[in-house]
Amino acid sequence: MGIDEALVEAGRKLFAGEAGFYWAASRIDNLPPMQGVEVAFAGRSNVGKSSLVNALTGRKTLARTSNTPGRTQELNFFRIGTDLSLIDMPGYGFAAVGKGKVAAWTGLIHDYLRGRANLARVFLLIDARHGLKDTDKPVLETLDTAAVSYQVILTKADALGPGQLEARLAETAAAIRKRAAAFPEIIATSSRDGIGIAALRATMARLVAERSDR
Ligand SMILES: Nc1nc2c(ncn2[C@@H]2O[C@H](COP(=O)(O)OP(=O)(O)O)[C@@H](O)[C@H]2O)c(=O)[nH]1
Ligand SMILES: [Mg+2]
Repeated sequence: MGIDEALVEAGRKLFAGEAGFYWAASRIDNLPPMQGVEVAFAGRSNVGKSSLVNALTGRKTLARTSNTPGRTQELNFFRIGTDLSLIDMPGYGFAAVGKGKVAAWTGLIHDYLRGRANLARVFLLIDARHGLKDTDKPVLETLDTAAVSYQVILTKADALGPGQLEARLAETAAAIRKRAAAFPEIIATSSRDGIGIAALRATMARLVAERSDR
């Protein structure tokens, strides 16, 4: 087995066991105890965060069960086996959210990003149909300032033709090239037809392996 095949297999195994929602935090003094590696999913409302968490875990309703009204401004924690947690972050760029709520989102996110020692990477989800938008810029700034490793993940790749997808990948890579904390490789995914899910699981398996090597 080559290294990539081995990682894909490690990723499959990582997500083959138990998965479940275990914590919601709306304030920084209310985070769960640290265990294993954390990876967080950020992105605009409707970009496909919850769908991606469900596709990764192979469970259709996992993320939605925590998505009851009033919980949408919280960090939602999902346990993947014993070594990994996925954090579904509050969406941004939703017009109906007032300025006070946006500030609260920013405060919670800033505190979490800066202070979480076992946060290995933030996956910044971008809708493949639209690409990076102005509403994503403050988040890119926040991530660069916090100096937390982040990686752009295109969602809804099924909605584009192969040529369009290649163009979107190239354009997005060029846009983040000069950003300090951005991981250069972008993964195109689709929760609908499974594109990129194995690659994203493999990426997380590598993060878990890197942490346990230390
Ligand atoms: N075509 C397509 N639509 C998707 C995909 N993932 C999510 N969606 C749709 O996008 C909308 C928002 O998804 P959701 O996961 O709730 O987004 P969230 O607000 O970021 O959690 C829903 O209508 C989904 O059906 C995908 O991979 N392909
Ligand atoms: Mg959601």
